[in-house]
Amino acid sequence: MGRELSTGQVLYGINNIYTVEVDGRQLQCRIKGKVLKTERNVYNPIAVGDYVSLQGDPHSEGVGWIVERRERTSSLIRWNKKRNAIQVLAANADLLVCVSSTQSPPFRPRFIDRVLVSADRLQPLIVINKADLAVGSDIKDRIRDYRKIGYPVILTSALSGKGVGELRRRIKDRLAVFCGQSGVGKSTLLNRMFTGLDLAVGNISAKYDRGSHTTSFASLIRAAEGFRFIDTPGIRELEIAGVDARDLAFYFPEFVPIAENCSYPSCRHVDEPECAVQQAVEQGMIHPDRYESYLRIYEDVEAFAQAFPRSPYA
Ligand SMILES: Nc1nc2c(ncn2[C@@H]2O[C@H](COP(=O)(O)OP(=O)(O)OP(=O)(O)O)[C@@H](O)[C@H]2O)c(=O)[nH]1
Ligand SMILES: [Mg+2]
Ligand SMILES: [Zn+2]
Repeated sequence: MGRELSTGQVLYGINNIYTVEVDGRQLQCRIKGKVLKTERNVYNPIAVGDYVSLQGDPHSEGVGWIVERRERTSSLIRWNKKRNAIQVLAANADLLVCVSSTQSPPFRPRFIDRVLVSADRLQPLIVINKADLAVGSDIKDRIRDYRKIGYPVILTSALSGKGVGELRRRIKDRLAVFCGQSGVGKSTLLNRMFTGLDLAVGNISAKYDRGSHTTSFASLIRAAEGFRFIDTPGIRELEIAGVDARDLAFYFPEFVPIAENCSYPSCRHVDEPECAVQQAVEQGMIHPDRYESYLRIYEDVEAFAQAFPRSPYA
């Protein structure tokens, strides 16, 4: 590869060295100087899945420089509170596979609701893994509700193989990003679907009933013809970035037709009187857990807007 530009896709990045796939070859790349335009408040300018323009290094084979990032068709972002910046978890994916577990670690619908709000321009798929362990009535109740409001849900077991065939069918020919808390079984599910993949899997801490953060960086993997996906490290929480509080109700599809009947035209559905959403919760038409998620996320998106008042994401 010479001085001319070529295009590739970022498979993973470690310590500012990005492995980029170009015409089936992998190049080790760095970002060239300050050429790359970056958004304010974003700490990783390049994410897994990004399409980039590269310049080859004339002196070393297999090495390149990233000079441009192509526009993204989608991005999965979060507010990384520890770094107080926006983190791009994955770019250009089609499908967002939100993996949760029945137990060990415990089922967390609150986490799922956050992921669903973050699924901007990504098609969501809820996967509840570890179906070989007891599936409580509370979980079944939530599965019914998610399906009722229009989200696809599949119950899987990476151990017994239940639901794994369906998951495989659903991710075919799409770039699927797997996300979820540590220990829910993202990597185990992927290994079960593709023999020979051999992603590292970890143990569940008996003391804390959670995973041990086994997958340490996100990577785009091509496992077979028609199967490309991104395995990501477990995250404790997905803090919403870039959603306007006034728009939040639009991210809860079951709220949308009901909210039209609120008395205040700009009702936040928090504590306003004659709020149709609050009434629908009382009447059992909106699941109380979903409304609870809404209230908590509402607080978060307001906090985000205060932290980044002029951000393109705020
Ligand atoms: N019983 C049961 N255990 C499972 C299942 N899937 C995964 N596990 C176990 O859960 C543990 C964690 O699995 P991982 O695949 O490492 O989880 P992960 O989501 O990739 O975790 P991180 O990489 O830390 O984010 C391992 O001990 C797996 O054997 C399942 O369907 N049933
Ligand atoms: Mg993993
Ligand atoms: Zn309202």
